[in-house]
Amino acid sequence: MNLFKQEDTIVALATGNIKSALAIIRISGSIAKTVVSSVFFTKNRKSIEIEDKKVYHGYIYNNDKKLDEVLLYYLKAPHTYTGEDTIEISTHGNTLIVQQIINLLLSKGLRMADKGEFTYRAFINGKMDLSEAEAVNALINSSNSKSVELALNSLQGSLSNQIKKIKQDLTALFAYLEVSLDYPQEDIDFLTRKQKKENMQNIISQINNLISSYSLSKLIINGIKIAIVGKPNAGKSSILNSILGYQRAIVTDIAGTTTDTIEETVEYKGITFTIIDTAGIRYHTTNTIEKIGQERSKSSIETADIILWIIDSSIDLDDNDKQIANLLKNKQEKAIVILNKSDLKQKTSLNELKNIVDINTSISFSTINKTPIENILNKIFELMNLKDIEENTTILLNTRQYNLICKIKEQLSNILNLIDKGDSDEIVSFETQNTLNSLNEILGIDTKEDILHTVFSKFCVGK
Ligand SMILES: Nc1nc2c(ncn2[C@@H]2O[C@H](COP(=O)(O)OP(=O)(O)OP(=O)(O)O)[C@@H](O)[C@H]2O)c(=O)[nH]1
Ligand SMILES: [Mg+2]
Repeated sequence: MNLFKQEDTIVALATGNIKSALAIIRISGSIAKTVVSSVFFTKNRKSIEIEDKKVYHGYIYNNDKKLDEVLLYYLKAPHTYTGEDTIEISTHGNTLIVQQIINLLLSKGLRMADKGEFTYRAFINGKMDLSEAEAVNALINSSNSKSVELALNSLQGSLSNQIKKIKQDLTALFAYLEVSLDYPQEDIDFLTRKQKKENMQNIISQINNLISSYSLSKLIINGIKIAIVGKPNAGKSSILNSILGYQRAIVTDIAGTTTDTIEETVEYKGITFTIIDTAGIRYHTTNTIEKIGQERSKSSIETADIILWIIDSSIDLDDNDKQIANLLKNKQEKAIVILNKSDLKQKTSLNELKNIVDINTSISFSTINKTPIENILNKIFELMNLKDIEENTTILLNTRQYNLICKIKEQLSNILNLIDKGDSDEIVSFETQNTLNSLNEILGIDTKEDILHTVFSKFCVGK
């Protein structure tokens, strides 16, 4: 790993390594300008002095060989992404040209950047903290608009600010404890045990919010898996087609039309829905293909986040429905009953269903009458608690953050216990310091001096 060799000037292709209109080669480090100046010339091979914040048009030469016509700009440290001198060269998006230019720069003393090294330098040079650096990665990897939005929030400091707020609250408590230890004779308003407990409970509830955001963030990042199940001919494939807005699956009045699972994704309100249409489940089949298809339907029930159970409400419930009800036992809170074919005379309602299964969520639906599909999609949002995601929601982006937050929760609960038991301020103060260290780990900061500064800037010890 070269990450710690910060004296090197690094280079990498910042855009995708594919044929494209343009490609951007990014260079960061102290000799960026010198090296680029030695290979970049304007018209008539004129050498120029590259200046800060200016865009130049010209050519990259390898000795006498012109490699490409390019645009480039130079940004002087420290006002750059990495905090170092930076040059970005915009070339034609031919991978051969890009490789030739990079090879040329390498031969002039630059080094190929490691994965994430530009952002690493930004972090080391104080341009962003670790949680923000992680957000850069999350943002690049986001595959739906909600995760883009929330990763962008994190990049702009939403998590970092919350951690800082928790740190501030905890530091204030810590400072009281430290001062009471250092100056036991001084006339200082110490906190009562009740106040200390209240402060701690308030901090724990902030941490709890972050912990509960994690399951939400996993849904936002990975999307929701929805299985459409039911007996043959209930209208499963018709509902898949309605959700997708086009005729993806074959629909006929022949029971057993769908024999295999059909999987499609669709984005709704920024969240990726993976929808699986399944073969109708019926138990008295001898057809080998249908049997395999039904096994797949059953495993879809096992792995789905949400199950849409399609009922043909124009006929009575039968043994097949009862068998499906059995499969859905223990999955009731993930299941939504769709009483389909509401345009026809109704024979089955939620009441009849209640005799065979304990599901509370149902929607009356008709693909013929074109019931708005949002009725189903919004219900899914509700069931998954996605309804309440606000634009400025803070989420934990990865397991590193999640594990640290869980550790912090444990540490805080431990402190609360100590306060409750009336343990000495010394022990409480020691545990608080450990928790602050963990909070700092989220931000990637070494704690010690930071805490001392906060303690002494908040209290007037000479009083
Ligand atoms: N009247 C009425 N008919 C519907 C409705 N939805 C679907 N159908 C009809 O019901 C029949 C079966 O629909 P499909 O969508 O193929 O049903 P399925 O559950 O996928 O069936 P399999 O693939 O065989 O398990 C077709 O003739 C549809 O046109 C509805 O809301 N009202
Ligand atoms: Mg079907």
